[in-house]
Order: sequence, then C-alpha cells, then structure tokens
Amino acid sequence: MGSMEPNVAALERRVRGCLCDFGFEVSPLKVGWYNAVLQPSFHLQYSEDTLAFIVLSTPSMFDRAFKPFVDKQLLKKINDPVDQCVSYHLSLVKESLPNQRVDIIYDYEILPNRKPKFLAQTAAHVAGAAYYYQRKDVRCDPWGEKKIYGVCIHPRYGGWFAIRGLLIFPDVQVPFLEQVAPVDCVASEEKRIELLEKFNFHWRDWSYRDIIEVKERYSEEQKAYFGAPPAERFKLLEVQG
Ligand code: B12
Repeated sequence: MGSMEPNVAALERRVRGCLCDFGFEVSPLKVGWYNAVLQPSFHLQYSEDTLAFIVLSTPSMFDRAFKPFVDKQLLKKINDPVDQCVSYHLSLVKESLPNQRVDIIYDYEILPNRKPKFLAQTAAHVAGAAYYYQRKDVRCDPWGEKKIYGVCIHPRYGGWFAIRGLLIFPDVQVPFLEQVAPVDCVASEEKRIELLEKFNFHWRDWSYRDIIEVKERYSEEQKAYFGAPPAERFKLLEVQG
C-alpha cells in the first residue's frame, strides 16, 4: 500500500505533462465521490476508490491545441472538429501510459437509453475543478414551473471553458486521495439567480460566462468559431487556411 502514492503522483504528473501545455486543465477525483451524489442509474461501474481525472479545456486550448491540429490536417470531415482534437489529445495520454488500463469517456457520449455516459458538471464539482450551481442552490427561486439547467463556474475562467472528458484508471485505487471543495465564486443569492437566468435564457450572448471577473476568456476568433452552427465551422477553418 505504501508504494502506491508515489506511483499516483507520477501518473498525475504524466497526465498533466501530456495535457496542460495544450490548454487543458486536469483535476483528480475518486469515482466514489461522483457516485455519492448521484442516483444509481448514473453511477459509474467502478469501485469507489478508483482514480479518475476530469479534463477541462481552457481558453488557450483553441490556440495551443486546436489550431495546430487543424493546420496539421489531422481533421477528418466526419464529426465535430474540436471533439476530434480533444480525442486526439486524450488518446495520446493513453498511448503514453502503455502499461496502464485507461478508460476515456467524452462529454458528448450518450448511452442507448439516451442518458449521457457521465455528468460532466457533477464530476467537475466533486473534483473541485468548477462549482456546479444548480437551481437548488438558490433559496428563493423565481422560476415556477420552468425547467432550469445548472451551470459550472470556474474561479479563473468564469464560464469560458468546457468540460471535455473523464479519464478513468480502473486498476489504480486511491483510498487516501483528499477531496478539495470547488471555489464558491458566485456566492450571493442575487448573483446565482442572475447566473442561472443568463445560462438558461440568454446563453447565446455569452454573458453568463462573465458572471465573475475572469483572468482569460475566448478571443473574438474563438467566439466566432464556437458561435457558428456546426455546419458553418468547417468553412471558417478553411478560410483561416
Ligand atoms: Co448542455 N452543456 N448546454 N445541454 N449539455 C453541458 C451541460 C456542458 C457540461 C457541456 C460541456 O462543457 N462540454 C456545458 C455546461 C458547461 C458549464 O456548466 N460551464 C453545456 C453548455 C455550455 C450548454 C449550452 C450553453 C449550449 C452550448 O454552448 N453547448 C446550452 C445552455 C442551456 C440552454 O439551453 N439554455 C446547453 C443546452 C443543453 C440542452 C440541449 C438543453 C441539453 C439539456 C441540458 C441539461 O439537461 N442540463 C444539454 C445536455 C444534454 C448536455 C449534456 C450532454 C448532458 C447534461 C444532462 O443530460 N444532464 C452536458 C455534457 C455532459 O454532462 N456529458 C452538456 C442530466 C441532468 C439530469 O443532470 O441536471 O446535473 P443534472 O442533475 C444531476 C445533479 O443534480 C446531480 O444529480 C442529478 C442526476 O440525478 N446531483 C448533484 C444531485 N445532487 C447533487 C449535489 C451536488 C453537490 C452535485 C455536484 C450534483
């Protein structure tokens, strides 16, 4: 047991080494933390001490990973270009750890029952990466019968990030991993209401992403790209050459 922790540290360094220079951020978690807040139908089928990493893309992923990926013409005209870029980089993590079993789940993967394979926001919250604000985090809520979706806010990037995937190491057990609480950066009731209104009813104007002061946000170019409907995105990339 004693020899396990240095191995985990080395593993974590390797995962960060593969991803951080490309504008990704990774946070470790135990599957048990995730399962603990979810109903059984959403549980991940691993023992509770299993090590996983939640992977976020930060604003610099666009310049550091995506543009080089497109320039190298690694793109296939089949599915979403950013998804291809993310899966390329997460596959490299796996390749750099040939002796480890690594399962990768992407944010867009859906089960046959049409449920997502994992709940990205819940995973980000329990890993301490970004606080997940939900309707139940507001005491006096003004929305009546309306369906209100929750949103994660990152202390450094506000809403200017995405949750891309979960790396799971089925053979690595981390009973002693300590849970870090996410930073509650939208602390007041009024701000939380404003955040959920913007995310649910005005998400296209990007304003929910600036609910706190941020260190970095998407460039105009990146906004133009992500603001375009998927079919238009290939054209934007060709213009950039
Ligand atoms: Co969307 N979407 N989406 N989306 N979507 C995702 C949520 C995600 C994470 C994708 C990503 O980053 N790659 C981002 C959100 C990022 C963030 O939070 N900062 C995202 C975004 C950005 C958007 C849009 C802005 C469009 C866009 O730019 N892509 C809009 C905004 C919403 C709107 O329409 N105004 C958008 C829209 C949608 C639609 C198409 C409407 C659907 C439905 C939304 C929904 O159900 N939330 C949608 C989906 C399906 C998803 C997706 C694929 C799955 C979400 C889902 O089905 N959740 C996720 C990616 C993913 O997670 N794989 C992206 C199921 C419900 C039941 O989960 O509400 O969180 P839940 O409930 C659980 C928690 O409450 C948990 O238990 C519940 C389940 O039993 N729980 C917890 C209970 N108690 C507790 C306690 C604690 C402490 C915790 C942590 C959890």
